[in-house]
Amino acid sequence: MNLKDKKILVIGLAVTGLPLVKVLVELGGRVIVNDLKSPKDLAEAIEELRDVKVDYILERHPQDIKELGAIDLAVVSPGIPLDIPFIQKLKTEGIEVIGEIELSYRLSKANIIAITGTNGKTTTTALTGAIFQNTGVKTYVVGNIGVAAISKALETKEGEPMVMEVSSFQLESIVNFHPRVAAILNLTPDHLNRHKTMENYRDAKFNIFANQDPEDYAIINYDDELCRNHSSSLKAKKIYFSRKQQLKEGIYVEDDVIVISFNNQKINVISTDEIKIPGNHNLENALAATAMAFVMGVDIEIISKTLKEFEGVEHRTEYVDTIEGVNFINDSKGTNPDASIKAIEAIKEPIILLAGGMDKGSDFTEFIQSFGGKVKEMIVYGETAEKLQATARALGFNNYTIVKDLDEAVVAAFKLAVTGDTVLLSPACASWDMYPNFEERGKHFKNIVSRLRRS
Ligand code: UMA
Repeated sequence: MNLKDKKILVIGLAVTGLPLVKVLVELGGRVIVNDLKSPKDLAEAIEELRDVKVDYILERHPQDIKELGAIDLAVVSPGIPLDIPFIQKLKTEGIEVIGEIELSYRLSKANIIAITGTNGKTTTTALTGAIFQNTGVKTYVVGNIGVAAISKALETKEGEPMVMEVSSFQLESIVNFHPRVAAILNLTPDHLNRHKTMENYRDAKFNIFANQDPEDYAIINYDDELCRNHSSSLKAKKIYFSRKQQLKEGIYVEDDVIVISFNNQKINVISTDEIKIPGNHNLENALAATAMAFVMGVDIEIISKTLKEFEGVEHRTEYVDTIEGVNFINDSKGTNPDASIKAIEAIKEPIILLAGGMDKGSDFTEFIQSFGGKVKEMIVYGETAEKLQATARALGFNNYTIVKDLDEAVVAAFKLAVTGDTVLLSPACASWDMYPNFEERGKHFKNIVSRLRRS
């Protein structure tokens, strides 16, 4: 892909935009950066780009795209909705608008192993990455997990594995993106404020398979009806995994052992109680990772060794501390109801649950129903506090408290807790009403807990 002297518009200057600008400039592109934030808010990024020739349009998206001059290509960050007037105008003028994972695909030489789904994708990406790393091959672990794929794209050599977590936002703006292996873990409502309907959300997710051909692999959760039913027309070789059913061909659990059944061969991988990361949802993640590594030819011993050793990811049911017999667990990555339901399932009761955050248009009925006697108190804060409270009340769950923020929530939880209780931060909501991202929210929670210990 020749970008020399091409005029390229980069929209968004954060985790994605910053390495994106550097790569484009390195390839000889003439870059204009556009972001809604002010120069003050972007000072750190601008400072990092001080030696790079870039033009900026900040604090607004241009009303009139003539202001940009003749643009050859626009590359958007995942958080930019594609239906805003500015993006629509660019498209109407015939300017190619692509996402950063599309550009990464075009520029990299790696074999892309892409993972999507509503929940479990970060854990599965990290686990799959760890399996490939344990083979001794140079492996890139990138994408929605927090490392923009573009930051590694130019480093890759022919055939090296690039394990990529991809979100529905990223998949909305692909064109030719073509993973060698693509997996979908599950589908439950999320990000409906952006996608509007579940069908749009599903279609964005299924874009992961759009450019695959019969030599590629599509890894699909057989237990998830929506994923299974929607997979019939895929062109790639379909490999199903199931936690609940023994499949004729695929990866599944039989007598508490992960089994691979493929080409009339049956291989035992590992006994499920040897897998380090706990819970049924993590068993599904392990099945998916096993499937991806297997089709890429990784030795079974390396897969099982990694499953025995892999400890999980930060902010996902992460143990923080035990103070006066009260356990603190950080599940800040629980950014939608279904993710938090899985955390509640995986953690032993009694739970004091801290929830709330930005309103993504989620319905909290199933979330509250999942408490099933395990949650003794729910402490809510943030934009969704009232909605959570109203749903709880309507369902007859009256043990809730509304507080101002996470600091107050932790203090209130500790006051209520007795020895043996678990204080679980699993917000079921995005963090963006109060934090730049879920990582900052999780770190803040851990800081409050460590302050509590010191006091
Ligand atoms: N911006 C605009 N106009 C807009 C919206 C945003 O100019 O209309 C600007 C903001 O002012 C900001 C920049 O765009 O400066 C932010 O871009 P971004 O929202 O795409 O965020 P990045 O920091 O580039 O991080 C993105 C992903 N964020 C989102 O999808 C919201 C990160 O996923 C990802 O790790 C990173 O790229 C690297 O690939 C985070 C996430 O929350 C973890 N993802 C969602 C999720 O997992 O549920 C999808």
